[in-house]
Amino acid sequence: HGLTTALPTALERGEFFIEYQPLVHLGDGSVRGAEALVRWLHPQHGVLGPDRFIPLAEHTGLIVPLGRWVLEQSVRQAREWRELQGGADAVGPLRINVNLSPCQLTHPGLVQDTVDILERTGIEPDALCLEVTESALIGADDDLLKPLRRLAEMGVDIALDDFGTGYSNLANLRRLPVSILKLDRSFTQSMQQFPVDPVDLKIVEGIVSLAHTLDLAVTVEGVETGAQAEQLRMLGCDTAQGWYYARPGPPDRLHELALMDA
Ligand code: G
Ligand code: G
Ligand code: MN
Ligand code: NA
Repeated sequence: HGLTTALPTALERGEFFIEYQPLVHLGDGSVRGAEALVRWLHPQHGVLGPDRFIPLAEHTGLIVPLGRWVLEQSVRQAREWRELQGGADAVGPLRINVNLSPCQLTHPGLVQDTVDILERTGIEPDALCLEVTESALIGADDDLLKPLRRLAEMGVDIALDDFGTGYSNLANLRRLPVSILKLDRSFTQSMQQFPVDPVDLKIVEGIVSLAHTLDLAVTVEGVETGAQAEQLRMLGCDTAQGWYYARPGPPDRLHELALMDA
């Protein structure tokens, strides 16, 4: 249909843009970074979210150049924030999280493209986190994990996105080159009921405890209220993201939020 034919030229025409949603440290409420979320400003349909075009981009192969563009833009943005911060911040430079689709994982250029972008931009690898969904790594063999392992060895963080939705073998976590678990929004939603189901509490507590045993940090998604944030903080989660802090927005907004608590 129409979106499919317009997609390849959209990148050349500069119709994609990125919004940033803050990642907040649950312990002190400070903004530590942001997740980059791509949007398409379609000339007829207006702003389209990733759910409307990422599957198409994956299907047509455009996801590889589009993903590379998102990575480069986001890393450049992180450098710009750093320059504005002046390097004098107690919490350190703002970090940037970028989503990787499974097609990018199997693309042979992933490691080199990432190295090139980091070098061109002058950003240290540890300022970058690549988010890979749990379902993309279920049953992953060594060939699929090798590029992620290379990136992790360089210092890039790998996050397991939408964790808890993919029925992964928990013991399997050990062999993945992952340093962050992003707990799926559904867990956060279960913290919204009052009283919170004690079994739901135990499940989150168990995941957090397992994650920390494996030296993984836990980020929670979809935090919409202060009560959820407090509950998740008490359960030991490290970082949070959600509308309670901010909706995804333009890069200046992220910088303002980071300055507000600095
Ligand atoms: O933007 P929104 O808040 O609607 O995000 C919807 C989904 O789109 C998220 O799950 C996110 O992982 C995915 N997404 C957003 N930006 C990108 C991107 O640049 N690449 C890929 N592969 N997925 C993205
Ligand atoms: O990568 P991921 O699929 O998790 O992308 C995050 C998605 O969740 C985006 O579509 C984003 O707009 C959405 N989102 C972010 N914060 C919240 C929130 O607090 N509540 C809800 N319902 N959705 C959120
Ligand atoms: Mn994500
Ligand atoms: Na997610």
